[in-house]
Amino acid sequence: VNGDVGSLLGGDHTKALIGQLIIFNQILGELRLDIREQVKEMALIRNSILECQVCGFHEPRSRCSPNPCYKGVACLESLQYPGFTCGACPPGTSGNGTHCEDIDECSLQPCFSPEACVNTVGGFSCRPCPPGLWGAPLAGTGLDAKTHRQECVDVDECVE
Ligand SMILES: [Ca+2]
Repeated sequence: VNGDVGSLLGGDHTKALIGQLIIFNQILGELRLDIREQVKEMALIRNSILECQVCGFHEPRSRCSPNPCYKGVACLESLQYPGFTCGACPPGTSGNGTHCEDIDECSLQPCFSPEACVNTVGGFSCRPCPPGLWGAPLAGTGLDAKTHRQECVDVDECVE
């Protein structure tokens, strides 16, 4: 009799155990889904943080805004101090890109006479040749003054 009761109890226990295992399995399945969702969310958060760090690091270090270079000179962000590099000075000026000064081309004497030279910001021009002499008008920028010189020649009107 005892044995029968024992097996009966055992059967109930097994049923109960199986029932609990099924519930446990369901919970495990739900947990697995939850974890999968969590992993996705973590990846999203990680990406957001990375993007945030990128913009966060760039914003205060954006040394090119406002442009610290001379007017019209390109600014490039740099990892080295001071955090930017400037392009070359505009034609007709010289300097380090932050400070550019007009080149006085007249010091190179590109014109027929020193008085004929007019220095301008970023360039120079020559006044017309003196009376009786002929030559093309000349104007230029920076180093043009070295290679281009104003020629004023005496045209012998008697020949023509
Ligand atoms: Ca000049």
